[in-house]
Amino acid sequence: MRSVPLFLTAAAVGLAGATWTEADVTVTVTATSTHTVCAATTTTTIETCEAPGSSTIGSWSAYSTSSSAPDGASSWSAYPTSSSGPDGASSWSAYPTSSEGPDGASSWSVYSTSSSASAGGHSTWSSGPDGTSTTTSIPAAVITSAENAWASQWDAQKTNYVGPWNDWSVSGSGAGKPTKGGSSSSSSTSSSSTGYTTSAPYGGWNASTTSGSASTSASSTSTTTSSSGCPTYTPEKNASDICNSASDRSVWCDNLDIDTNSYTTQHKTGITRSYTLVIENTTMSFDGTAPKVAFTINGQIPGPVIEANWGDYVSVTVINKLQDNATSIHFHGIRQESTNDMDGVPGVTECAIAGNGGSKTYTWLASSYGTSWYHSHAFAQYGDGVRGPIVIHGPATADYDIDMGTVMIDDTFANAVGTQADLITHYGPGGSFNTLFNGKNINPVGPGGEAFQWTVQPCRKHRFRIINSSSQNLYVVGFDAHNMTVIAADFVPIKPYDTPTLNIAIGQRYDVIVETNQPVGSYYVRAVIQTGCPSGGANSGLGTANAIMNYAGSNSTPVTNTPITNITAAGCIDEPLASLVPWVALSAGDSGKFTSSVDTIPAGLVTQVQTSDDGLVFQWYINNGVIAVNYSTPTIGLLDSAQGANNSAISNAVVLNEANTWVYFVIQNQFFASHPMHVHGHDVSVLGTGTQTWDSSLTSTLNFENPMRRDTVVLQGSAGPGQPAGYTVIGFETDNPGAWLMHCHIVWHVDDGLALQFIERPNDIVSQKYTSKDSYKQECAALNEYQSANPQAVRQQGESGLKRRTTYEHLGTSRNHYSGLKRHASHSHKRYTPRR
Ligand SMILES: [Cu+2]
Repeated sequence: MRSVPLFLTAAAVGLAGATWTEADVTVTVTATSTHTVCAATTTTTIETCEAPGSSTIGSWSAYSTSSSAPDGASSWSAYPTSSSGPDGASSWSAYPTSSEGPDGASSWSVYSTSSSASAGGHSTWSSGPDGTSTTTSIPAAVITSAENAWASQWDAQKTNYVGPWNDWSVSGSGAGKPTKGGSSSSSSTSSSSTGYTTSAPYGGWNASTTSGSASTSASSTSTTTSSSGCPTYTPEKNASDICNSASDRSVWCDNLDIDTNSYTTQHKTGITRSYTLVIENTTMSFDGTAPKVAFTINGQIPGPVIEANWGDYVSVTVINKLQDNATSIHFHGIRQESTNDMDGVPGVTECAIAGNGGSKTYTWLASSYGTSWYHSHAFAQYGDGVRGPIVIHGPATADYDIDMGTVMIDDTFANAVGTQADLITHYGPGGSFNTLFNGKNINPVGPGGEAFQWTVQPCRKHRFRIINSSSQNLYVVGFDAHNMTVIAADFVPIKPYDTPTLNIAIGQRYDVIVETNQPVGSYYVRAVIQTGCPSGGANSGLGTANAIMNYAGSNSTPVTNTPITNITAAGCIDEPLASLVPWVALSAGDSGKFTSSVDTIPAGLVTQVQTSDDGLVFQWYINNGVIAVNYSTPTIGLLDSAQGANNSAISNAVVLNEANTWVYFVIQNQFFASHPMHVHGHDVSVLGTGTQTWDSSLTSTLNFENPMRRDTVVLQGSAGPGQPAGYTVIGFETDNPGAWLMHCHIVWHVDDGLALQFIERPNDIVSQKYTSKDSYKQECAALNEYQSANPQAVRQQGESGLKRRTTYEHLGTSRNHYSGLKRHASHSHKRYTPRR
C-alpha cells in the first residue's frame, strides 16, 4: 500500500557556500546565482490545453459511464460516490483506500480537496473531449516545497562534486586505466555485403561501394583566396570526397545539390549500409580517474560512427549483452518516414531489446544529411556509454578542404550516470565532474587522463561536426583564437555565419568550418558549461582540461594566452534565432492558422511524489502529466486495440488526427530550470522564443517565413524559482504518421517524466501494420521472457522508462537491482538513505 507523501520541508537546508575555489577549477566561473527560497504563498495554476482542430488531448472518451469517467468539464466532486475513478482503466474503487491515487506516480491525498484533479502520473484528468478546458490547481505549498527543495539542493550541490553524495577520491586515483574509447581512428567492426567499411574521419570510405551514385562533380582547378594572410591554393580532391570536393561543396551526386528540398525529394541510392552494434557491461576510465561502470558499443565509448550517403538505407543490428538492462537504439534526428517502429523508443515504438543477448535490426532511410548521433532511449544508458556519432554525407553551404569528423561532447559525474540518476531523483541535482571530447579528457583536478587531439593543416579549412551528447550540461563551444563558420544546425543546412563561440544544447549538432589562419601552434578546443541552466561542474571548460587542435609541426603545447573571448556562460541559451537561417527557404504556415489552432503546453513543473517501490522521487511535468511507459505494451501496440488512440494506457499523449496540416504549440516553462526539448519524427519550425510568459500579443513577433527548422531547441527558464520563465513556439506539418516523443534531453528530467508523445494520425499508424511484423512480436515475446526472469530490469514506478538507471555501482543497500559492479569497494552503504 502506498503511503501518504512526505514533502521535503527542510528546503533551506544546505544553502552552504556555493562558490568555486581554486582547488575546484583553474579559472573561476562567474555568476552561478544562488536561488532564493520563496514562501508558499501563491497558487500555481496549470493551464490545460486543447489539441488543435478536431483532435483531442488524452483519452477521455474511453469512458462509457459517468461512474467511471468524469465529463471533462467537471471536477471529481461531481461524481456521487468515491467509487468513480478518474484514471484510465480502473475505477476508483480499485484502490484500497480513498487516500491513494489511481495513477502511477501520485497519491490522491496530495491534492488539497477531493475536487482537485490529479496532476500526477497521467494527464488525462484535466483534458476532456468536449473541448472544454478545465483548470487544475495543485496547492501552492506542494509546488513551492518541491521547487525549493530542488533549487536549494542545486545551490548546495552545484560545485560539490565531492559532496555528500559523492566521495570520489581525487588523490590516488590518477593511475586509472587509460580509456578505451574516443580514439580518432575508431572503426566499425562490421561491414556490409558491399564491402563497406568505416574509419573516421572517412579515410576508409570504399569508393566501390558507392558506384551506384557516381560523382557528378568535376575536379576543379580553381584557386581559393584565403583571409588572414594565408596564401592562395588549389583545393584538392581527397580520397574521402564522394560526390563533391573542396572546390565546390554545394553539389552532390545524382544531380542533387544544396538547393534540393530534402523533405519533398525522396532521394534513394539503392545502397544499404549495414552495421552491428554489440552493447556490453564493463568498466572503463575516461580521464585517468578510477574506472566506473561503462556500457560499451563494440568495446568502445563513444560507439563507432554510423556513416552513409544521403539517400542510402542504413541497417543497424543491435545485440544487447547487458545482463540487467533491456535497451533500444534511437537515431536522433532521423525522421523515420513510414518507419515509426524504427525510432527506437521502448514502450512507444517497440517493446525493448531484451538483455542477455536479445537483438533487433533497425533499418531506415537517410532522408536528410549532416551530423547526428544514436543513443539508447532506455533508462540512463546513453550517459553510461550507449551512444555514438552519425554522419550522413551530403552537400554543404560553404566550401572546406578536410572533414575532421565528429566531436562528441559528453559530461561525466563522480558516479556512473545510472547511479547519478538515482541520486538526483531522490535528492535533487548536482554538478558534473568532467567534460569528455570523443570519450576522453585529462582529469580536471588531479593527475592522469589524456586530451583528445586533432592535427590540422595550416591555412586550410577544416569541417568539425560538433555534437552535444551529454547527460546534463549545455555548453559554449569554441576554438581558441579561431572563428567558426557555422554551416548546419542539427540536420538542416543553414546560411553560413561566423562566430567565435557556439551555444549548444544537449541533442543539438553544429557543423562548423575552422580556417587555420593563425600562427602554427596548438590551441584548446573548449566546451564551457553554461551555468545558468542551472548547471556546473568541476571542469568549467575555461581551464586546461579540454581538447587540443595542433597545427602540423606544432609541439602540442597549447597557446594559453589567446582563449576564446566574450564567453557568456552564465546564462542558458540557444544560438540567437536570427543567426539560424535555413538554406532551403520554407514557410511554416501563417499567423492566421497559428491563431486559430495554437495550443499551450505547460512544462517544467517539478514536484515530489511518493512511489510504492522507490520512495519519494522528484517528477518533472509536461502538459500536466509525467510520462511512464510500459515496455511490454508500446504505444503502437496500444493503438491497435479497439480503443485506438483513446486507449488510456497511452501515457501523456497529444493526439493529432488531421493530416497534412500545420499544428502549433507554445511550450511554456513553469520553473526556472531550462530544458533542451527534442522532438522525434520531425524537424520542427522554431517560430519564436522568449524569456517571459507567453500571451497572444506576442504572435506578431513570430516568424513564419523560413524560420529555423531543427529537432532540438532550448526552452528557457528564469533567474530563479517563482519568476516568470520562458516560452518556445514550435510548429510542424502533420505529414509523418507516428507516435513521436517530445521530451527534455536532460537525462534526469526525461527519466522523471518530462516527455509527451504526439500521436500523429493514429489511423495511419495502425494501417502500417507494424505490430503484425514477426520482428515486432518476437522482440516483445523475448522481452517478456527476459523481464520475468530478471525482475531487476523492470522499470520502477517513478521512472519514465525513457531514461535512467540499473547500474547501481555502489548503492549496496537492500535493493534487488544491485549489479555487482562496484566502483570502490569502500563506497558501499555510505550515506545512502535506505529505501522507504
Ligand atoms: Cu529538462
